Amino acid sequence: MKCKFCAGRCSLVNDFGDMPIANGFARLEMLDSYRFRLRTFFCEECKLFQLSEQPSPERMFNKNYPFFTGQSKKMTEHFEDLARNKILPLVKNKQNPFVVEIGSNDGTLLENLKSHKIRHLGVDPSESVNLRAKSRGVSYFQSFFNLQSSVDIVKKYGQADVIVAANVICHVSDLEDLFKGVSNLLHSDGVFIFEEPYLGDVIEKVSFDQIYDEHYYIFSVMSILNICKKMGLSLYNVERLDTHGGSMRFFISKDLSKLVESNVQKEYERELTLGLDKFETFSYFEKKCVKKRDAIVSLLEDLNSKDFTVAGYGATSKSTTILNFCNLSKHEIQYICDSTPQKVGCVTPGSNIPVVSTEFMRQNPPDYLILFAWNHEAEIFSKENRHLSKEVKWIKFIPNLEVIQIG
Ligand code: DWN
Ligand code: ZN
Repeated sequence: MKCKFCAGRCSLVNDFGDMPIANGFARLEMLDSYRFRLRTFFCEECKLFQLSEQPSPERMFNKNYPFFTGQSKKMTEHFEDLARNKILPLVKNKQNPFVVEIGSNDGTLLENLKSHKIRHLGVDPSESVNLRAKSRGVSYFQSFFNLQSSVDIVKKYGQADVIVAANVICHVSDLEDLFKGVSNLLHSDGVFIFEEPYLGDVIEKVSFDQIYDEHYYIFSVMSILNICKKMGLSLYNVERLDTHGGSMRFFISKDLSKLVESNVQKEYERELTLGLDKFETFSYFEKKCVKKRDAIVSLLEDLNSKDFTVAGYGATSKSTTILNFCNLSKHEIQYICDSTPQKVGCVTPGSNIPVVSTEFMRQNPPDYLILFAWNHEAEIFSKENRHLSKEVKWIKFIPNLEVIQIG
């Protein structure tokens, strides 16, 4: 296969088999039979880790998109911090500054700029999340972000001082068009900040559930450096984050003479040590994914054979990869609880496990709870510690498969 970005030679890493839309939570009677092949490839040239195919964006991000950023207290605080400590300092001396967020979801980040009366615009294709943003008084533009929509935005609002995106650039397969859109929208002295799940963490933690339809790419510093080189942009800083199980924040400028912080070189060198430039690293990763799948399946088989009840915590997008790759159903996992009202009453895509409310789970606690929302572990454990008896055991599979008791 040829690289989607640079047309370089790509080698197959994972083949997870046929998959449904990861966020296609639906009522049993509304199930979608659509499937695509979830396979990953590594580009030997530009070092991009990528999918070989993706469902159309309209299939994934539509009026029913059920993921709302504001469901997590930790993420809400994280975006408050991003606004206060990174975005506001960049615009504080500007006259009538303008900030655009790509993939603004329910407005959790932009609400913090609205409260400082900063001119802002969220760009998101999904009506479900835009309506929530609207109810918060956040301005939005319902669209995918690309070169064409950037032209429309500039015409209507002018260029942006800051463009920000969180967990969204990796969703866009046509990176060239996206970065052209960013260059067009950004002022010559503007800054583009984006943060994404980080490839180094996925490889180290064997968190293969970060691989699903929406995540077309999983970025490293070296792949972003290669993208910037081709697109005439400068990656001038990076910051490691603990959100979403390990992320990287990238700072990009149109000004190629801007001083590059030492962090960029430091993280690049760490990636060389991790082997993120070599196919062998990914080949080894693939073997570890299969081993982890087999361990999860045999643990659940063992628990089921002993008549223990098992339920899931967090009907995440990530869980779709686990459930379908492990070929699990409601026989192995009776239900999955989630705090998102839009998901409750639905079944999980492909595996048809009922999604119930967190309250239902607390009233009908299982013997074991498998933590699918593992990236929110601290928030979930501190909350459930108050509600669940100590008898309930938790199954964690990141970084390693283990059974623990909290409290
Ligand atoms: O990149 C993406 C990230 C940011 O969000 C998207 N492609 C889609 C989505 O991925 P995800 O669904 O894997 O994200 P989360 O944040 O791991 O999902 C957590 C789920 O768990 C949500 O459905 C909400 C739920 N939840 C809960 O039931 N109780 C979350 C918390 C914190 C809780 O306490
Ligand atoms: Zn490439």
